[in-house]
Amino acid sequence: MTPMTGAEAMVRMLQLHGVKHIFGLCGDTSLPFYDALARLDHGMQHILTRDERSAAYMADGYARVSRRVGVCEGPSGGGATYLLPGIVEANESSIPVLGITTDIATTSRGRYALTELDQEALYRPLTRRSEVIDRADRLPEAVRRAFRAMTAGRTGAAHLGLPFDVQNGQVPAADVWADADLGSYPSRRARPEADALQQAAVALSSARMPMFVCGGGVVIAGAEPELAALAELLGAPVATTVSGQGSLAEDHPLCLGVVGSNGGTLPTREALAQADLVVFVGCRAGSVTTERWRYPAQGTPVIHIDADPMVPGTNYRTGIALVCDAKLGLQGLLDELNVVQRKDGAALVKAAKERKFADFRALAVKDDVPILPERIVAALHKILPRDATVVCDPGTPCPYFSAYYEFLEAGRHFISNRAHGALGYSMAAGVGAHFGRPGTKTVSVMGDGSFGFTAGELETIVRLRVPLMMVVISNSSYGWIKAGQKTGFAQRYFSVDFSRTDHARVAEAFGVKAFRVDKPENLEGALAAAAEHGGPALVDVLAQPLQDARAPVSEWIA
Ligand SMILES: Cc1ncc(C[n+]2csc(CCOP(=O)(O)OP(=O)(O)O)c2C)c(N)n1
Repeated sequence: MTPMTGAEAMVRMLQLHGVKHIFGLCGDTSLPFYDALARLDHGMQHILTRDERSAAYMADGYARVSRRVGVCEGPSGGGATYLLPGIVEANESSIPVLGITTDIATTSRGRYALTELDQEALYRPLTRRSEVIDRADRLPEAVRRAFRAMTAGRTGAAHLGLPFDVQNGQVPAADVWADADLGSYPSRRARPEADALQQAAVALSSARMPMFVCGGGVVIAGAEPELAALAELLGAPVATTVSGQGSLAEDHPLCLGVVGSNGGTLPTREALAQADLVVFVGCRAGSVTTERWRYPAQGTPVIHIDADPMVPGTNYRTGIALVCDAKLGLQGLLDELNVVQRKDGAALVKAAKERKFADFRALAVKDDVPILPERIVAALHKILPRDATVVCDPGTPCPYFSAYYEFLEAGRHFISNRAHGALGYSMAAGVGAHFGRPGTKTVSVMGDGSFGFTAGELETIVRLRVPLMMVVISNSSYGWIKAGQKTGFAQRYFSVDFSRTDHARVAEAFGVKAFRVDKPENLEGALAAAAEHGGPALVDVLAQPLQDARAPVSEWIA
């Protein structure tokens, strides 16, 4: 067999792991890799972006909906630093994203070569694995290691650095092989311990009102059917974190919805307080979910199921820890629990939801100008298909959609970047989600602050004819921070306002079909027209500023 170049081997290794899309931006150090992508017949589509941050967010959105590894790439120096925010977000959200950065030649190191940077060190604390491949003949094993690190056990991101001379070096063709199963996640699931399962089953059957609090880990593990079956067997309510939405269909009688400071409401908090046993599943019980570790109350008996052994016991005294894959853990509990006395979780859920949605509906029908966020959520829910994917940025979108937009199908239909919450995520993540699940409608909802971070990607969207629907909730301020200044700093507003942009005209200039809505009566029509438009469409909605809104946010400083 004739040897391949390092660049060719990288292309083949991605192909062998089942990669179909690569999101990225070109650079000098990437030229051999690009040339291999151009020359070889590999069946992968390269999606050229206008910013490496977007490339990483696209790979993240892609991975979330497709349950496959998302791949992004950028060159040395600025490319490597710009790719970083999306890699961090994916890693902290347990989403398998591979960031490939090309690098200066190993022979140029330490000689003030343009763009030189210790990429391995930069990415090491932020990924499951970071490796700059120093020798071409070690490339295949490094790629296999990265895929194992991303998809086996606790899932997350990985980084591979590809120096220029390594791209041109020789790789023995016989070493270019892969286990294609590692291209999707979770690839190697850990089983729960039998003893812990038995103890958990006893605790669940004897509890008066056990309640699940599900994080992103349920959907990552594809454990939605097991969760539904277990909740139904027990009659136990299911609450979720922001990332845990989709663990159970929201019209399920046991689905309480989102709890916590971002999207939780008083009725959901009070319902959670009724639990005499909380089962955290794939959930870190972090500051937002638990309203800074207060709800559920400390002292509530806890069972914790998580793939990461470090998570159970971090924030709550945990009676029983099941360190395993969520799907296998929940299935294990189902097998262990045969006949149980069903609890009346459905009544508790019904009462809480009635209270929550009565408040919401009263606001959603109001004709106030500027338009109320509640009205935007209600209108979108009415017009979008039930299997649509909604991607939300921080600011107004995340808490409002988490609290009030009912996702009627289990699975990944809601995406938000809850690990770091960087502004400017949703437009790019929506593009990635479209490529990951092209048959369904994808909608990105952003504040005008977020729009400013990401507007350049409208060109990518138009060039690739991505039928993404975008909604800008325009209030000409960094509203979330302004709300924090209102509630915590006696309305001393400082450096949070910016001028109004006509986002529809900006979008039109890029070739996007756009609508501007300032009157509530025009909202639904514009949203429907945008949704029906076959290509990219944007609706700019002049909305009530967040600091004046009745936002489902209990704390602005989480
Ligand atoms: C990259 C980044 N910088 C700063 C923040 C802090 N931050 C959180 S919310 C927010 C304001 C969001 O403004 P906008 O997108 O206009 O939405 P709004 O809150 O007005 O609805 C800011 C600045 C952040 N999340 N990400």
